[in-house]
Amino acid sequence: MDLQIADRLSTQHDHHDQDFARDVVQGLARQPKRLPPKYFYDARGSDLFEQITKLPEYYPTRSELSILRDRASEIAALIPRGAALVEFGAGAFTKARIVLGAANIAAYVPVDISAEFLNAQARTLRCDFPRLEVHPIAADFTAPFALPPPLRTLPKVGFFPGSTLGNFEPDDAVRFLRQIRGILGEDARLLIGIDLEKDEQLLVPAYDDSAGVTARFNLNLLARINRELGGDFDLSAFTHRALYNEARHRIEMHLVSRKPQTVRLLGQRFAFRTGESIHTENSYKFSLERFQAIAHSAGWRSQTCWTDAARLFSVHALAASG
Ligand code: AVI
Repeated sequence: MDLQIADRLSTQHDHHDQDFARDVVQGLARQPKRLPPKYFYDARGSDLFEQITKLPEYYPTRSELSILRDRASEIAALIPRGAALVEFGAGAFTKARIVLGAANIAAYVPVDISAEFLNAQARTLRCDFPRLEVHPIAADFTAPFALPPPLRTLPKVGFFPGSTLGNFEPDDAVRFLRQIRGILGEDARLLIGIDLEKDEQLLVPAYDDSAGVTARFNLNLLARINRELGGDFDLSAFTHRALYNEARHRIEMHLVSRKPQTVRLLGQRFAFRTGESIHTENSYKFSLERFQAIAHSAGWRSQTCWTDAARLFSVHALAASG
């Protein structure tokens, strides 16, 4: 490898490590303690999340896939011919493939942090859709990025499925929607999946499943800190907890200390009382109207939206407003 490139890659890597170390130390020093959910997704965490999407209790993936399949031709009708589809956090392209199969799309731009996985997926997609231009961008999709120059003249459609917007704090969600509008430009469209508010009896098991996969996903954050930052978390001394905070319309995930203990990492000590928690994730749930109001305040107007038969999940088609 070119030495300069190798140098730049290792510098980028160091930056990621430094951000992780800084965010963990700051988060554990806060009261109440917090860790950012974006750090769930190392290789093990991404694999556990894949398993979560297949759990009987985790309805969002199944429900969204059924909307995309059932409404594929209506969705395709809203996408301008020859458009570029830009997916934020593309993963395995499973949902994009439904849209790509139904609409007349000239180019697909999957944006995802994991370069290796992204490029492997892109190679398979090119075989399955030989006429589609595929331009993968390996980047943190929450940071601003520029579209490849050849695509700038095409009509742009953003794709942000999975209700990942629900993992942003409300102000950040508005900022991110505005940023997407800036990246895609005037006349852009956006297809976005949004999870709906529902009974606590359905919501909580989706985040606290009987097989314990979500618990392992949550605890893997501590394992990652041990591995990458030399922490000494005893995983058996923390319990996964999911609760619905109705007033704030969100599922909260916590890791609760089972006993008084002190954890060491990066030369610092963090004390825990029995029952003290690290708040690891919020997953906001929306009404159709509340989401549309948020989208509107970020420069998007609602064209239409679809829900599954049980009204568990929604997919919205938005257009950039003047
Ligand atoms: C990625 N995100 C939309 C998931 C969610 O439902 O909030 C993350 C997740 N956390 C626990 N289970 C799934």
